[in-house]
Amino acid sequence: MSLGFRSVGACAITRRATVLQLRRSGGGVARHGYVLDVIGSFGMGSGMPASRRGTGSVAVRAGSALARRPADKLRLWKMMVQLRAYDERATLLQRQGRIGAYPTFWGEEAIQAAAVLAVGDADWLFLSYRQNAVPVLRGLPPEQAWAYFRGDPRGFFDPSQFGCAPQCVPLATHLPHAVGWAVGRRLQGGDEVALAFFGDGASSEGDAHEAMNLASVLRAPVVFLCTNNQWAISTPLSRQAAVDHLSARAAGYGMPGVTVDGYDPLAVLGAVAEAVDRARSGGGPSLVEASCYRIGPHATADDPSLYRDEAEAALWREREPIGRFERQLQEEGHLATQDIIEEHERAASAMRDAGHRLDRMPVPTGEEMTAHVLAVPPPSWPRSSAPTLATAEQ
Ligand SMILES: Cc1ncc(C[n+]2csc(CCOP(=O)(O)OP(=O)(O)O)c2C)c(N)n1
Ligand SMILES: [Mg+2]
Repeated sequence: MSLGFRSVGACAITRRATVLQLRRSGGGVARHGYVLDVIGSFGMGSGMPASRRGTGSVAVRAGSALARRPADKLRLWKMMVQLRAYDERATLLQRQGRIGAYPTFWGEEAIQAAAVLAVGDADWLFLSYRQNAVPVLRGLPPEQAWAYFRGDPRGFFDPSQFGCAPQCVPLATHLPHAVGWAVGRRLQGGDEVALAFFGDGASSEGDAHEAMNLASVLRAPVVFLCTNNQWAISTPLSRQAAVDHLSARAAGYGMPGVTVDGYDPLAVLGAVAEAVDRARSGGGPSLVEASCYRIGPHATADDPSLYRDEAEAALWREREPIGRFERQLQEEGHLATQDIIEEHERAASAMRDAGHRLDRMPVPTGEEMTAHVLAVPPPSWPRSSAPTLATAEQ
C-alpha cells in the first residue's frame, strides 16, 4: 500500500473488518506528519458483501466516557429509535402524497445520534439533506421538519435556536460554512466546535477539499464526519474514490483521520467525542469516516434496483444498527424485550401525532413556496394563493 505516508503495523486492507487511524507520529515526521496505523481488527463474520470497505469497529477510547455509562447508552438508543420512527413516518407521508420527495436515512441512525450526543449543546451541526432529522433531536418539531418537504417556508427554522445550520442540498457547500463559523467563534473567544456531516459523494467536491485544507491550516475546531454509505445516487464508491478508506485523505490535509463502523453507535460516539475534544482543546480538525451502506434508495423518487444488486442491500439490512445495539444492550442487562417494544411504540405514536399536526398546518401556496427564492420573480412564477398540495383528508 503506498499512500505517500509511512505505514506501521499490519496494514493489509482485507475484507475482514479493519480499522484505520491516522495518528500523529511519535516524532521525527514533519509538523503535519501522520502515520497510518491499524488500531483494531474485528471479525464481522463471513458472507458480507465484497463491496464493503473500511467497515470495522474502533475500540472506544479516552474522551468517550459517555459510551461507558448505561444511562448514556440508553439515551443514545432512544435517539436512534426516534430517528427511525421519524424516517419511517416521513416515508409513509411521502407515499401518501402528504410531503414531496424525501431522502430516507434508514440505517444511518447510529451515526447521526452518536454525533449529536458527542458534541456539546453549544456546538453547531452542519447538515446535508440526509441529516434532515438531526434538528429534531435538538427539539425541532417533526412536523416543521416535514413542512420543508412540502416546499413550505414554515419548514425553515432559526439556526441559532437549534445549533443547526439549514440542511444543504448542494453537495459539500456547507463544509466551508462550518469552517467559517468555527473560525469566527474562535475569533470571538468562544470554544464551540462545528461538526459537519457529508457523504462519500460529497467528499469528491472541491468545497470539501477547500474546507478541510483551510480548517487544518487554521487549526479550526471542526469535526468532518463523512457518512460513507458507498453510494452517491447510482455512483458506487469504486467509481468515486481510488483510496480504500476516505479517512486516508486526512493525511493530505495534515489532520488525524479514522474509519469506524457506522452501524456501531458506540464506535462512532468514541471517535467523534475524541475529535470534538481535540478540536475544543485547540488541536484542530479531524476527519471521521463512518463506514456503512445506503440500505434504502437515494430518495423516494429513486429505484436502486436499476443500478445495483438489491440482494447486497438485503445483506446489509441484516446488520442495521438499531437491532444490533438492542441485542447488545439486552446482553449487557440494560434492556428487556418489553422496553424495546414500548419505546418503538412510543416513538411511532409521537411521529403519528406529528403527522396529524402537519395535516393541520396550512398548505403552502405557490406564492409562499417561491417567496424566498428570487427577489424579483419572473412573470411565469406562481402568483396564486391557492394551496399546492392535497392533504390526506382531501
Ligand atoms: C454540487 C452538487 N452536485 C450534484 C448534486 C446532485 N446530487 C444530489 S445527491 C448526490 C449524491 C450524493 O452522494 P453522497 O455525498 O454520498 O451522499 P448520500 O446521498 O449518499 O447521503 C448528487 C450527486 C448536488 N446536489 N450538488
Ligand atoms: Mg453516499
